[in-house]
Amino acid sequence: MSGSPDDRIEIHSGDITQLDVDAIVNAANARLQPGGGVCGAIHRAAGRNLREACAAIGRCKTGNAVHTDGFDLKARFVIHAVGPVWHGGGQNEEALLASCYRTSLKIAKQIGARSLAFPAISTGVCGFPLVPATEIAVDTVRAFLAEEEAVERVVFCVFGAEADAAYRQKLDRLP
Ligand code: AR6
Repeated sequence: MSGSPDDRIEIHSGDITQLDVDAIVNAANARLQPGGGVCGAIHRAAGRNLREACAAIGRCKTGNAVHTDGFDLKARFVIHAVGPVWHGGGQNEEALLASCYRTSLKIAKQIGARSLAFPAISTGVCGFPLVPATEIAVDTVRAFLAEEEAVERVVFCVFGAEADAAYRQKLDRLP
C-alpha cells in the first residue's frame, strides 16, 4: 500500500488551473461547454483546444464524467464531471454527487493519472450545500483510496475560506 487514505489526501487553497498534478477535475455542465466558475477558469487556462475536444465528445450525463487532454494546463488531463443541481435533496443529488467523485477516480485509474485534484463540485452555481457536499467528497475519495493504489494522491482544491474550513474540519486538519 502507498499509505493510509488520509496520508494521500491534501487540501490546497487556490486556483485549480495552476496545479501540477496528472489530472484536474472540472465541475462541468452536461453540454461540456465552457460556462462560468471553475469550468470557465479551466477552459480559459487550457485554451481553445479544450473547447474543441469537449465539443467532439458532445454531452455527459449528470453524475458521470469524461476525460480530455489538459492542453495548455500543467495537468496532462482534465476529467469533466457533471455535478447535480441542488433541488432540496429529494432528486438523488447526494448519490449523483458521489457518483461524480467515484467515476472521476475510476477514470483517473484508467488513464494512469496518479495524482488528481478536485474542486468542490456542485457547491457554486449548482447550489449544493457545502457541508454535505464536503462529506460526500471526502467519504467517497477515502473509500476509493482504501481499495485502490493506482491513484496515489488526491488534492481537494478549495476556493475561499468557507470551503477551506469545511474540508479541514471534515479531515480534522486545523491550519
Ligand atoms: N479553482 C478552484 N475552485 C474554483 C475556481 C478555481 N479557479 N473557481 C471557482 N471555484 P462552480 P458547480 C470553486 O460554480 O456548482 C459552470 O457554469 C467555487 O468557489 O464552478 O459545480 C459550469 O459550466 C465552488 O466552490 O461549479 C456548470 O454549468 C466550486 O469551485 C456549473 O457552473 C464549484 O463552483 C457547475 O456548477
